[in-house]
Amino acid sequence: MRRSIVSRLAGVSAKAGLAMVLALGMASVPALAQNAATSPEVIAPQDWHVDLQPAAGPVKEAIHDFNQLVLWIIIAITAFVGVLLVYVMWRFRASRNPVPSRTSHHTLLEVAWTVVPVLILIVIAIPSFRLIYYEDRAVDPDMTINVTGRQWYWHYAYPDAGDLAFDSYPIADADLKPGQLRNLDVDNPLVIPVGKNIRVLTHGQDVIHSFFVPSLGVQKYTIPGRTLETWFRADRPGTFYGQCNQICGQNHWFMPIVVKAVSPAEYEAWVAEAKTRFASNGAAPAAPVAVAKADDTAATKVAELRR
Ligand SMILES: [Cu+2]
Repeated sequence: MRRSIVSRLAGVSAKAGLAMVLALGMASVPALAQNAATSPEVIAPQDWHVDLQPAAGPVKEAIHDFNQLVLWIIIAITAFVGVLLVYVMWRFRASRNPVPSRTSHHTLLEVAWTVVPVLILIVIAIPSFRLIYYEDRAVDPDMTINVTGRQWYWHYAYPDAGDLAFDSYPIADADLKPGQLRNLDVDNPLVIPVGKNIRVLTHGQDVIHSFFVPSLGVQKYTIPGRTLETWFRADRPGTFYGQCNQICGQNHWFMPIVVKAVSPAEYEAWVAEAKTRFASNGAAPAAPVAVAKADDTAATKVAELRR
């Protein structure tokens, strides 16, 4: 009797599981379109912050959706296993079962607990691959930014704006202005227009760094001798903070990233102004000077820490 109930339960739950898996799979793959709205906001790491950073664009929104799906699956599994454990501890306790059952196999049940996890993994895999391909490259980019990781600062180039290129360094503690974030704000932020799909091409000049701006859903290694592609878009004006999240050497903490998203008109004005300001920069590596600058600032930091 017990065997037949178990068999039926296993059969029913397998069917229900399959239906649920397929429904979840469908529901969890909304159309991921790369299309674009416009008060400046600031998204930066916060003390005791739990969960992912808020999304400033569609890539991060897609990441949020996927995270949400996996979170609910984990909650369901944890709750199911927890309830089952408590039930078994109560139902099969020694005082109630002086003669223990010698049941050791149940084919259908064993098939079910193999197949159901596989189906759950499929439900996770389908949207996961979709997300990977969505993040991979911009289908129809409006502009390109070349990001170069160097020891230890960022170099940004805007090939669509001629030879506009510049370096981005963190601001030393002593020079921080009110409102600026320690170890996060930089002298020259990466300025982008709101609503534009931006192709990002990364490469490393010396070691592997990682271009990581969580609120825009972008993280890409910068690897010497190799160009990698990704994309992002900011749907709202704001300032979005990130940092190199690849341990790249002694001044790794020297590589914060600030992305400033402004209206297209403001962006055009910035490009015109920046072209003059960074006219002498060119796209050529300014490594010796830059490294010296990084080391100087690092030395200042170390001196500050020792004080
Ligand atoms: Cu780095």
